[in-house]
Amino acid sequence: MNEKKEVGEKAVEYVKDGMVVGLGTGSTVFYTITKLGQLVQQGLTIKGVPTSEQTKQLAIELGIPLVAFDEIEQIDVAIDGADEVGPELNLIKGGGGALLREKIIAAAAKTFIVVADSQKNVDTLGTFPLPIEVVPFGYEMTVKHIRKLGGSPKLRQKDGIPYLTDNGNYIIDSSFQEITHPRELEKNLNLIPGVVDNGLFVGMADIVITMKDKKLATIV
Ligand code: ABF
Repeated sequence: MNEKKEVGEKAVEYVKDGMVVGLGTGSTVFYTITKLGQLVQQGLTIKGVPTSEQTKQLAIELGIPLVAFDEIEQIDVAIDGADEVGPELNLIKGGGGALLREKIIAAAAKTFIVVADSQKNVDTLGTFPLPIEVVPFGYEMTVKHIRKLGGSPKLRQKDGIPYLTDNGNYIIDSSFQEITHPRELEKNLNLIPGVVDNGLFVGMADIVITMKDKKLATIV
């Protein structure tokens, strides 16, 4: 059984004709977007708002019409993946480096749906190192502040070169072991000069579609 495909395709049930749809990033929501592409070919009328350049390319290849922010009032439904789903549907996101655009789109959506295979469900957030988007200028100083909050920050690199987000920023992956107060940590991180945003999505997910005991589960 392909859990990612099952949960990804299930989310399509929440998409109705004429909707503006936030399209997430990652290997699970890939199945959502692919299914939407098939339905668009069969006549479904939606407008997509991609959370990353990677998703934008996928949507274009699939023939999903895209729309700019200045053409819409709001997003009807945003569908995205996650790296961890914890208590009260709080999330860690950003493993794919797109957390800032993902959070902007999730916050603009009437309904935010997360698609996550069973491996993503945790009792306490924090096993997955928390991605934090920072501006490159003085990031060495920003890292010191993150450490003071209890993190073990590490600059995300690819072949020895700092990874650059779609927004031209760096990602610091920081393990916090157990994150028992995600709202407090999310706020305190974003108060650090140089931090743009972080991958804690607290109180944002309306619905999580996942797998429990090999069966589809929809948690609201
Ligand atoms: C994206 O989904 C990112 O925030 C996250 O890193 C990614 C993980 O999902 P998957 O395991 O489906 O690739 O939204």
